Amino acid sequence: MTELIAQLKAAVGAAHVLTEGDLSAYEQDWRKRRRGKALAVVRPGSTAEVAAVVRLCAAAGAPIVPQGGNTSMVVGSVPDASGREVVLNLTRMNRIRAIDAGNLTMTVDAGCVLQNLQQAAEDAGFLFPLSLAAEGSCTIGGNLGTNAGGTQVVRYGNTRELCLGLEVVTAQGEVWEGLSGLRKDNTGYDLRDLFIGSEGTLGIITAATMKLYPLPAAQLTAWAAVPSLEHAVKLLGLAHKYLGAGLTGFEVMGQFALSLVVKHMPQLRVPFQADSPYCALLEVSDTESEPHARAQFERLLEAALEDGCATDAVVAENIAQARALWHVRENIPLAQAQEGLNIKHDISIPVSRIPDFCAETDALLAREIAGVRLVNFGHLGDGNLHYNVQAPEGGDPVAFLREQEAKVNGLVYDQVKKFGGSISAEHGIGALKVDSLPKYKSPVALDMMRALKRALDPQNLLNPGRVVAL
Ligand code: FAD
Ligand code: 2HG
Ligand code: ZN
Repeated sequence: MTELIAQLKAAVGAAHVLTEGDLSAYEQDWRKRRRGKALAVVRPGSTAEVAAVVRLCAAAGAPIVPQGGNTSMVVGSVPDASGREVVLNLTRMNRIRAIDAGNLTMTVDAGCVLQNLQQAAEDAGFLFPLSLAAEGSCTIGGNLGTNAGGTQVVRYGNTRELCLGLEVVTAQGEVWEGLSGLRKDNTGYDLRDLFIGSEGTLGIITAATMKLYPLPAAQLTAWAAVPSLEHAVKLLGLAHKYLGAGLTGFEVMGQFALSLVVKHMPQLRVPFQADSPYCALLEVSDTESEPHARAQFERLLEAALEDGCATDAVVAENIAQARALWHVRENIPLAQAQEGLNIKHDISIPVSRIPDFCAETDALLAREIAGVRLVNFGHLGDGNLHYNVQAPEGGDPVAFLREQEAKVNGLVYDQVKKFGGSISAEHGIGALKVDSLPKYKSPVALDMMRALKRALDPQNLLNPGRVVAL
């Protein structure tokens, strides 16, 4: 393997092949669930260099872990403990290649940080709507690799819906130039969609053509106190009715989830937390004007208060207030991490069935695991909940995960199956859920997934053992 390292240094420059010193930023996952050991961390600067690295690793039989911002929630972007895997980190590839205003697209390197893309779009007078709390460090390649969702899916869809074309380095080290800006193309299988959400197991995304939208004339944010999940679902229905396509975000947050923000971020103001079992965060985008958006919001909130699906509500007066409200929502994962290691679920259930799912599953978990604490929040507008589980108060989180994680996952996933849902709506499978997937995915689907993996990556070099075990 020393020969491979020398070859990698020749291909990308010695300064961009890291083998010693503190490599924890590349080897440790964000949630601190696993710490691996890389043979080397390689940071190519161009598509040609990525292709060269893949060819060298393929010749040496060295597995590759593609990595962007390393914010994966499912241990998808760090090496295992073998010391054999090469981490291929794309963050040096951070160029915006082109903005096509007429076609409403931008073509970007895979290592661009999401927040920089949002800013570049805005500077050019457009909106790039993908938004999630990790946007300051996650990359568009990682967003595509996981088909990330985030907080604007109700209006703009997941990352998949925002992508028109890809450039990909195959497992053989060839470059597929599929950077199409076409909105319609029916010339055979959709290879683009195959790579999106494949978590680095089928190819390495090196660039993408993404959709842009006109900047809305106004964006308004409201925060409502909601007595129950049934009421939250009703409020969502009213929001669709009153706001139509203007509804861009609809998040729900349970009282305990918000109490962790109050506890760990006392500087943040959390409206209605003390008195309301749930709170909802709503966003409207308006193509006309702020007064028009405000009038629409007022009509919606009046109807909601009258109907009883909200008991109180505030509409942000300005951008700073809106940001502060989003900040509370986006800080829940951080507050949860500060409370201690936890079990995360990013499940989806048909929206109409979420209240029954939670009532049944909350009771089941409380019966089975004394004192268990449920941190329930998420993207209700998309039927996607972060139905997270925290150790009992004062308990040892490490022991809790060791002793209870398999049991908790089994109970929750069985309930998800019963309610017609998916065990992962956002974060993907990674290494963390690879053993659970076969129980909840159809055997026919799993066979097709394995067949695709074998066809595109016959040496099993790209993120092996993640997503689907061969
Ligand atoms: P990484 O973590 O580096 O990689 C993620 C996966 O993609 C890995 O399997 C990796 O091998 C693969 N990959 C990375 N780059 C490439 C590439 N160029 N080509 C092929 N494969 C690649 N996710 C959501 O969906 N919605 C959220 O709201 C959300 N919020 C988050 C909030 C926080 C605080 C954090 C820490 C994470 C959150 N995530 C969320 C999870 C995470 O999926 C996203 O942050 C993001 O999509 C990952 O991007 P990344 O660049 O960090 O990818
Ligand atoms: C979010 O929606 C992310 O904030 C993270 O998907 C969810 O921490 C989590 O469980
Ligand atoms: Zn989420």
